[in-house]
This record gives sequence, C-alpha cells and structure tokens, in this order.
Amino acid sequence: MRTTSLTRTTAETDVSVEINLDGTGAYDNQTGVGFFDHMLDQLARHSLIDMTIRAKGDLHIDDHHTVEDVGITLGQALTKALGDKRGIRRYGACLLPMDDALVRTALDLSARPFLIWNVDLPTAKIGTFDTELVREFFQALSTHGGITLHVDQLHGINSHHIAEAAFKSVARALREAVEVDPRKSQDIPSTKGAL
Ligand SMILES: [Mn+2]
Repeated sequence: MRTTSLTRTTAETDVSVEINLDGTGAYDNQTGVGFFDHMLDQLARHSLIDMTIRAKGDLHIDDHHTVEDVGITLGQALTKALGDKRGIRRYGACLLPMDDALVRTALDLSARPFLIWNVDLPTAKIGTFDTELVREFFQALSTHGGITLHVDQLHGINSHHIAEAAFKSVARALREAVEVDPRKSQDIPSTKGAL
C-alpha cells in the first residue's frame, strides 16, 4: 500500500495529512473551514485516495493560511507517497459536469509544477468562504505535489457548482494518474528513466 502521513507546523497553521493512494476514497477531513472540508471530501471520494486531514489555523485572521497550508501539506504527502513513481499511469484527464458547471482537468505527475487556472468564480464568497482561495489551494497542491495542472472552466454560473466541479474533475484525473498501470507496473513512466 502506498501510504504516507505528514505533519507541517508553522506559526500560522498546524496541519496533518494521512493518505493512502490505493484506498477506496474514505475521508475524514476537519480544517475548521466548512466549505473547504466539503471540497476535500470530494477530492478524496473521487480520487479514491483515502484522506484524513486535520488543520488548526489562524482562522481569526481569515481562511487563507489554512487553505494554502493544507494544499502544501497534501502536495508534500502526494510526492512522498508516490516515491519514484514506478508503474504509475502518470497522466490523467477528466471532463466533469455538475449542473451548469463544466470543468476540464488535464494533469501530469511530472515533478514540474505548473498551474493553468482558467476558472472564473462569479461571486467573491461561497457562504463565508473566499472563492479566490480555490486557486490558492490548487497552486499549493501543484507546487508541492510536482503536478503540471491545467484546469479550464468551459461553462458555469453558480460558484458552488463551479468550485465543486473543479475539485471533482481534479480528483478524477488524479485517480487515473496515480493508478498503477498493469501493463507497465515495474517501470518509471518516462523515457528519461526518472520523474
Ligand atoms: Mn456541494
């Protein structure tokens, strides 16, 4: 089983992440930010990566540090759990509809972080959650997970639907990319011989 647990503590947040890449999508995520927990649950459920996340952050300021630092720690955990990436499919893509929202993700577990974020959330808030933090999360995940991550919104009117479609789309693409390819399970998926 490709599992990892990681704790990251700064003056702003205290984050712990446990993941199992070969899981069933079981989740238990508690960050103190309700909408964000809902999104992390989607990420686990649709990637089939088991995820237990705890965060205690400086929410008296705002949700920014907590959301960003969960992205950093989850990215670091992914990198650690993937190890030398032997046998993985490496690439993943998903076109995901949710009511009015349609979001496309294409990603490469390349160790070359790059984020293309073509998503326009039409409201500044979802409940009490700052919608600009969705991008912050995926920027941190891309950087620390070594992910070339393209996320494009093709349609969407409702911010909750667009954000949720983005998380589900990335999740589904991630599921594909981290899976072991039974036709090539002993090799690192690069002609360079390393990723
Ligand atoms: Mn929802």
